[in-house]
Amino acid sequence: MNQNFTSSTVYQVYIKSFCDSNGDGIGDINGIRSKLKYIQSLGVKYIWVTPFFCSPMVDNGYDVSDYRNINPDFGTMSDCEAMISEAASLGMGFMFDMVFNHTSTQHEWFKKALTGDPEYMNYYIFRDGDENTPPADWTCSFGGPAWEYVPGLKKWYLHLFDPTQADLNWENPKVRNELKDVIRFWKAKGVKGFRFDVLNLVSKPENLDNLPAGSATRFCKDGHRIHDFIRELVIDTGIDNMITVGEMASTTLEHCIKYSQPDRHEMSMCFNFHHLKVDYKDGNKWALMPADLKVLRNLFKEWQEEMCAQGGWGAVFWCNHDQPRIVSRLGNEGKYWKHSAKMLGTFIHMLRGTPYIYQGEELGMTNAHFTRLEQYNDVEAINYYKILTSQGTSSEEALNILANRARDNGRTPMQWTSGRNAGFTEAPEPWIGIPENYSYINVESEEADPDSILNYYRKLVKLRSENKIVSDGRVKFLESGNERVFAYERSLDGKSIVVICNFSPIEERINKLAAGKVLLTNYDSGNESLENLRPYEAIVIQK
Ligand code: TEU
Ligand code: CA
Repeated sequence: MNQNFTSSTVYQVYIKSFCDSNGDGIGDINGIRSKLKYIQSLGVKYIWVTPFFCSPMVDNGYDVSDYRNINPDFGTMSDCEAMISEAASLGMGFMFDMVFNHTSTQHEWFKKALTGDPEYMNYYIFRDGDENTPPADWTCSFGGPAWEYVPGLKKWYLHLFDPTQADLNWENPKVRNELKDVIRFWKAKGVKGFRFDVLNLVSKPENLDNLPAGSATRFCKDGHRIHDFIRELVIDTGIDNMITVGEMASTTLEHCIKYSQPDRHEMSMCFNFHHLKVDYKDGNKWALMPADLKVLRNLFKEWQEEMCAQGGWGAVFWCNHDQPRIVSRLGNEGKYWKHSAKMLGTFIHMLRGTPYIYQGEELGMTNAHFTRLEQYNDVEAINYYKILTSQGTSSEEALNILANRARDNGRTPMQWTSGRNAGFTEAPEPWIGIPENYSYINVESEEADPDSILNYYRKLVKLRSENKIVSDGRVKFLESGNERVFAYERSLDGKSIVVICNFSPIEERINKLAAGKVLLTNYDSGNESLENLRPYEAIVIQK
């Protein structure tokens, strides 16, 4: 088992928005190549790049039509091979994104299925039924029904996401073998690890008929054969010694422990999203509520301590291409922009687990602040605008909800400079708008500022790679006596560090938790008492 991922940090690149090399407004592989030195300068060892395979791009590449070829908008196979070897010569490895729960309906397997070829129909999940009666009254993740009718076949097929993303039938061993071949193909190209999209949804219920109404994800998560499927995939492709991360939707702590315990030969680690739902009112992403910090702290405490006790391993993160920006969500875009972004970074990076930095997070990039529907691109945002307004929400309120919740908030172009289009593209316009604050939130200006969020993130990555307590220590949450101040202790071989983070925009009082040498802080001047924390203050102390 490869253990170096405990001391490494992963950088996530959303290719479409990272860097455009040829002036068509869309980020691409050669754009990534031109920025590898920048990524290396952060100190990370791995780069997860979102899918760039052939795709009609209904879900921005998470709808793959050919797993072994590259979408020409993003480059060529030789560009891709050069990207892999150039990263390797800089001491970094790529993790490619495997979307194996579903394919695009443009994939040749699905096209053959549509002709009625029984072999390929069995690659997907088709059920009989008349045109007015789907097998179950399930909803898909992007709004609307999860079963789609094909009149020519007089059958329904299952899609947990968009109707153009048909779910694969993992019960069919041929499907599993096809997918293993895809892994072998990219492994042979020199890829160092993999991220598996919604991996815990691939094992569907044994009997799909007569199930009650509800969200399809709810019925398909952590299914009865999931652990066997994952182990088979990992062992047969020989990726057990590589870095792997499974994206686990609506999962449980018990399952994530199993997915990541090394002796089970499943994943190196998993993503889960419970901590990013603490501002969902009644669990509904499209209903706004201030974040419940008490719930947030308890989720971290429970997952961190249990994973540690049972030998599981988690990915720790705030941001990705499906999430609004964390500084807009739990921090502050105004007076405390820098302090809050650094505090949020400190909290994640000192935890037990492998931290992920999503492009632009290291700059403190914010939400998009779009005010018109036309500014959005994501199929989910556009669907939910329609759903919300059809249910009586005013257009103004629906736009306010999107401004807080849409995935496009995290998908605006990487802000490289204060120049035209933030230095992202030479095109007249990028494929999606750029927040106005790129004038001061950008790589160029943060490189020049020793106190920038960017330079602080470099310190966080370095601390983990150089300090064994951070990479390998146990974790225990401490009682600060204040719901807005989270604190935990990491310890190893009789030594320990204490991390204290104030999630509040005002001064907060806490119990005295530690004394010792300050390893890192987001304020210029020290904090002698450690009982009075300044707004969004973060301190790491070596006891
Ligand atoms: O996301 C899976 C997923 O369920 C969430 O990201 C979901 O969109 C969010 O939690 C809703 O609140 C993965 C990819 O990361 C995403 O970009 C794809 O759209 C999705 O799978 C389908 O492939
Ligand atoms: Ca381009």
